Order: sequence, then C-alpha cells, then structure tokens
Amino acid sequence: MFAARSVASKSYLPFTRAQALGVGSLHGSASCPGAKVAVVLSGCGVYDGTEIHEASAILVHLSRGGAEVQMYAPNISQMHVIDHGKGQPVEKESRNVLSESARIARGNITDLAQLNASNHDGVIFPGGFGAAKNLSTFAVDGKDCKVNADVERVLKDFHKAGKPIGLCCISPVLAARVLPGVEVTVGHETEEGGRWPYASTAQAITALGATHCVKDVTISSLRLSHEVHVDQKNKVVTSPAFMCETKLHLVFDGIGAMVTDVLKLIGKK
Ligand SMILES: *[C@@H]1O[C@H](CO)[C@@H](O)[C@H](O)[C@H]1NC(C)=O
Ligand SMILES: *[C@@H]1O[C@H](CO)[C@@H](O)[C@H](O)[C@H]1NC(C)=O
Ligand SMILES: *[C@@H]1O[C@H](CO)[C@@H](O)[C@H](O)[C@H]1NC(C)=O
Ligand SMILES: CC(=O)N[C@H]1CO[C@H](CO)[C@@H](O)[C@@H]1O
Repeated sequence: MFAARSVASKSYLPFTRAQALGVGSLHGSASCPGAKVAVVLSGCGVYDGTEIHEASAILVHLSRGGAEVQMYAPNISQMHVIDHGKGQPVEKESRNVLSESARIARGNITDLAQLNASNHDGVIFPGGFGAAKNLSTFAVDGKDCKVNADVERVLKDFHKAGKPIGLCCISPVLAARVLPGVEVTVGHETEEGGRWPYASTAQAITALGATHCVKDVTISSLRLSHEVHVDQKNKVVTSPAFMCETKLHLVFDGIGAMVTDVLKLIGKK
C-alpha cells in the first residue's frame, strides 16, 4: 500500500501564515556536550533501508551538538532489495539490514539486540522505507502493522526511562504503534498536488491511536524557522523530512531542529 503513491484528496489544507508562525518556534543551535545518543538504522538506501541523507543529517547535527553517537541496526534480512535506479525489487537478492546499515556507520555498528537504554540518554530513528519494511511491517500492513521486537523494546525502555526519542519521515509510525496516545507529525494530511505524496500516513497514525499534528518542514525560507513537533509529556520529537517533496537543505535543517530539541530535552533532565 505504502509503496504506491496513493491517489488521495487534492484539497488544499487552509494554513495561514499567522497560524503557521503561531505553532513554530525559533531554534537555536543548542548543544549538549557528552550526550550519549543511539541512532537506529534500517538498511542503506531510501527504498529498502534508511534514507541516507536523513541519517547523515542526524549524524552531522549530533556531531555539532557535541553528542557521542552509537549506531545500531537489527541483524535480520531486508524485506526487499530495491534497484534504486529502476525503483524495482531485485529478484532473488537478499541483504542483511545490519551489514547494509554498516555502510552508513562507516563500519562501526552494533546489533540492535544489544541496545540497552541504560547506556544512552536518547535515541533517534531516521526514516526511509526500511523503517516501514524492516523495522516494522507498515509498508505492507499499514495501521495493522507489527513492529520488530527489539525496536518495540527500545522505544518502550527509553520512554519508560523518560529519555527523549527523535524520529523523522516515516519513522514516527513506530512510536505511534508502540507508545499509546503519543503525538507525532508526518507532515501534512492531504497531498496538495504531490507536495506531500505520503499524506495518507497521517490517517494511519490516527488509526494507530496516536495524535497527528500537522507540521511543515520549514515555515518560511526567509525566517528559516524549521518545524518539529515536540510531545513534551512523552518526550517524542518528530520532523516530516522527506515526507515532503522539498529541497534537500530544508530537510537537512528541519532534521537539525529535531536533533536540537532532542538534545534540549536531554539537557533538561
Ligand atoms: C565505535 O563507536 C563507539 C561509540 O561511539 C566508540 O566508542 C568507538 O571508539 C568506535 N570504534 C571505532 C573503531 O571507531
Ligand atoms: C548476525 O546473525 C548471523 C546469523 O544468525 C550471525 O552469524 C552473525 O554473527 C550476526 N552478526 C552480528 C554482527 O551479530
Ligand atoms: C542494561 O544496562 C544496565 C546498566 O549497565 C544493566 O544493569 C542491565 O542489566 C542491562 N540490561 C540488559 C538487558 O542487559
Ligand atoms: C525479509 C523480511 O521481510 N524481513 C523483516 C523486515 O522487518 C519486518 C518487521 O519486523 C519483518 O516482519 C520482516 O520479516
């Protein structure tokens, strides 16, 4: 269901500049030196694994914020191997999520089974179809999806410990599935002529029992105000990233705002 761009309502969501600015906030470049942050990957490449630019943006912003990063991925096989040039599955090819993710981690990666929330101050999940194909079955099952057992354990443990969780793009479905009543954003709720091709994900978020909050990647290129949703109670920070067809630098900066808010929550502890 998810791989096919659904033909949904093209109606434009009324969203005035004043309303937009009302929900936005200006993000300084907060740092939290020494914060120990785990990053959970799901392969390498947008259509069958982690979205590479999102992972890279997260790592750059964590580095700038002074965090100590450790990367993890599950030691399982990918649901698909996609030829990214053709956009089609490669028949009879199988790849391992942990070994593929090791490409992004420059080799330094650990089996997700060993991620222990006690050893970290926060956790971040980049997007990409891997989150919907390997970390969960969302790509196939939508609102009836199952979540990988280690992913579920990790999300619950960080949540229980009051440690922040950052997610972007499609990854917020993982929190929506595992943390009852959580508030997340996956961007807008209608396609708006192709600007939000995966807008139907917002309905699935609601069907999962979570609250969906409409957010942009960025409000105004003049003010450079990047939107995130911060669920203060649950300490869950989400940014739409590549759910929106927009410019790479805006996705990069929107993810920066997400990382900054995760680090701020860690600093407040
Ligand atoms: C791998 O990452 C961990 C966690 O950041 C770090 O402590 C370790 O030194 C790294 N190992 C190598 C070989 O870079
Ligand atoms: C991944 O699992 C395979 C098969 O169970 C095992 O041989 C391999 O050592 C595991 N890799 C890591 C890094 O744990
Ligand atoms: C997680 O780490 C803590 C502190 O190091 C330790 O007490 C606990 O046993 C670990 N949990 C697991 C499941 O390994
Ligand atoms: C090959 C395959 O489909 N691997 C797994 C990807 O992740 C989902 C969710 O955990 C599993 O159901 C798949 O088996």
